[in-house]
Amino acid sequence: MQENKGGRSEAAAIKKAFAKNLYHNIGKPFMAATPEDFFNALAYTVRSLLLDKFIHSVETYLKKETRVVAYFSAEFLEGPHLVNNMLNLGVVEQVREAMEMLGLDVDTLVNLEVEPGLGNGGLGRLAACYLDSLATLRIPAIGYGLRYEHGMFEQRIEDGWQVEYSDNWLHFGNPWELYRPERTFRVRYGGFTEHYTDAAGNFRVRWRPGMEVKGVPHDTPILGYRVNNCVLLRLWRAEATKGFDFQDFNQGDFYGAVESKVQAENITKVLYPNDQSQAGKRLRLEQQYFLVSCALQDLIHMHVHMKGLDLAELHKSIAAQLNDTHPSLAIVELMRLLVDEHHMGWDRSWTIVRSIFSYTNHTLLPEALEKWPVSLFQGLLPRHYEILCEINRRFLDQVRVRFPLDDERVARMSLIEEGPEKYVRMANLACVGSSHINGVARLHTQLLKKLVLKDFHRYWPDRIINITNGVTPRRWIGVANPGLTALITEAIGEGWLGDLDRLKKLEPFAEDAAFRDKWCQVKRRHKEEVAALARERFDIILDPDSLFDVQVKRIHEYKRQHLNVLHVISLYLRLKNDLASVKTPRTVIFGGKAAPGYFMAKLIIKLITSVARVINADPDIQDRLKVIFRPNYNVKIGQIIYPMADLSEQISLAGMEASGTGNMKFAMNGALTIGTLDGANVEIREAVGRENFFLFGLTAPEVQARKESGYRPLDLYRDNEHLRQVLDLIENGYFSRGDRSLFKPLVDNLKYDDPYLLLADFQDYVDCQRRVATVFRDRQEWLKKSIRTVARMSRFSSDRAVREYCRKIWRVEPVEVVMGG
Ligand code: 26Q
Repeated sequence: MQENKGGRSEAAAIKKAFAKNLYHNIGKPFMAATPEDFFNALAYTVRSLLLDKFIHSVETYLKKETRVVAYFSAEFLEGPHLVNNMLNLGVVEQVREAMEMLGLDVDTLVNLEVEPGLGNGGLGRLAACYLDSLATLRIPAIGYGLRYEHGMFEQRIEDGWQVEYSDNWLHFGNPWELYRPERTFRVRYGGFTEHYTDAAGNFRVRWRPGMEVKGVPHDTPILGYRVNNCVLLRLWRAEATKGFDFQDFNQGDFYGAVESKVQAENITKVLYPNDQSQAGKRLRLEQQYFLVSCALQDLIHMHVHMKGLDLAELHKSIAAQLNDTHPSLAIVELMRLLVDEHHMGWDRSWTIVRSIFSYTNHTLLPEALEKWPVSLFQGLLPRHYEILCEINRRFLDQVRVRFPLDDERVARMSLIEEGPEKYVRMANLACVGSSHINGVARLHTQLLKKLVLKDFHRYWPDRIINITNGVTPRRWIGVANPGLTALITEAIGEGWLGDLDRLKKLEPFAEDAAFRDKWCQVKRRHKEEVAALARERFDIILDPDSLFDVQVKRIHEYKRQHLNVLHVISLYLRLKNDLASVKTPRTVIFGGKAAPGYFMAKLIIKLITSVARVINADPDIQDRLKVIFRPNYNVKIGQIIYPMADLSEQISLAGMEASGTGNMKFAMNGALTIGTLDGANVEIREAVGRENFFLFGLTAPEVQARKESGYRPLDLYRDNEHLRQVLDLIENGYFSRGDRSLFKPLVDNLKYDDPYLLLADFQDYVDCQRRVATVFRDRQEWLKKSIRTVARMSRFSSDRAVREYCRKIWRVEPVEVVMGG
């Protein structure tokens, strides 16, 4: 009762603040305001509640001499902030009430938020989940990234193909960021180096850069759940300097100068939309160095000028995490700052650098390991190349001592790949310059030790550790699924979103028929909403009683969306043959973006949409099977998709997916998983129980064995009649209006090469899907599995993961922020 009263007066205060913001910040009368104006006014209103906590956090952290976590990442895929902030502040109901008083619908406003899509997928979203957990766990932290003017492209489907449109997330302004021009730093590129001897007789190097740009920080406070602690997300934007081009001939050349300005500002213009493959582009390297240089100058400024500490103690105030190799130039840049600019000795500097940095690896794919042509690297960063060579020389000398006469090992471990074109190997650099290296799931870490980083593991047996990924339950349950959140709270009480271990208390409710019924209704409501949306926006009728079978993630051959398609076609053939043979109606939903230059991934999208067009229009199927490709999958759409899924597709070839995090989001929302023993699936299956996980496919060692013994997909095609029918249907143009050439590259790839062993796993997958369908028809059984799954997912909270980072790597402690203190 009392809470309600407090809530009401808070709602009145929010209403008042909203009106004030509309007036003073947006500058419009109520009657002239657009929906976007209302959104911005609400965002400013929530922001001021946030800023109160943010300012107290900054104050507290500056006073206390504790270590700060610096999370270096080229991507932060935050997604919309408004509801998340409302949830973490604990004002969701008050805001709703305030908006109601004004005749505004809070859900409509919330939906207007354009998401900052400053990431490709898993890696960028992981960084965002970790900031949420760092704040919630009260750890002082800064996320350092890039403020791309254009984030991840918008995907539209035209004639069944992916078409990319540029994202313009800043169009209506960004109410969450604070512009901090006073903390601008200069970043320099190119030019040459000069070697000289200083007055004291020391050998020194001077870097004479060819150009410079300014890095301007834009700060976003990230609030923890029901705490006063905020962490800072500091994103850098490139701006031209006045004396931008040092070359004399440009003096007085107005057009040349403008061109230079454009070039400088290009650095943070756009996010590279490739995941898992190297762009090899100069601009990408410029971005990476820009991030690293700004962040390190900022950290040194804080340490030396704001805290008044000695640079030799830098490692005592910072623990820096490298989110993959993208920011690993930081290792070289910090060496340069310490040795060249602060005249610290090499060995002392190296000890500091090595104890500051740690490196998270996110991939086992060889093509995703970053390497830069030496010519490009040296041209852009001549001094860094010298330092890199010196790091390498000293390192390889030690390797030779440990392994005399083992030139091959030395060549493998070198930071430089020799050959007609020489390359800088960023993973080797990250390994050598870090105190810890971590994989992101148990299997992934084992394979890192055994394969990709074998030599480094042999050399430093304690350096590689595992920290299995986690996701924030606040966004992925609390924000995405308020219905489920309320139901769980009703059962086990408040507080579990901040302490996910308490979810275990949900387990006995699986036996409670009334609870199961409510659980079913929550899922059902989400499915109905999606069905209504599909009818309105895409003119497609979906049956909310059907099994919602969902695969959303980046499109990649190793993730095997096309294996899912083969199953869909297999179902279709069975239905055509005998409608009664398929008793469980299914809605198969796909979503995900293909890298713009990845032909096969784009062809897979075309295949999905083509199969969808044929099946959805076939009257023989009578709504037993529907196939949907949801365009432009992103965080916002994820928040709609996870809660409505019955079945989560995690079907990558074993040994390929480092972890996966979508697998966790689905399971936390009560979807059951069909999956291989890959990435974190292995641990999810252990946690939820094998009876609640639909397992199929080869294991990682079996995959290796199959490949070594000469895998021949064509034999499987010949021997499995059903598989042959499925592939032939595609090949014969059934889904391409008779065009036999369209999908030929895809079908040929499977028949003659099949690098991701789809054909080897096909039959097992189809059989497993049959078991799924059978269990789904026993609704009570399915619901029990769903409830138990959620009850057992606590380990996959990013709070657990971040705690592990704190304990195993960063050695940081929580700091309490007291308001008014
Ligand atoms: C590299 C160089 C040049 C341009 C782009 C890139 C680039 C960009 C993004 C390379 C890789 C990425 C993203 C990788 C990624 O998202 N990996 C995923 O990370 C998740 C979090 O750990 C894991 O769960 C996934 O398994 C992994 O695929």
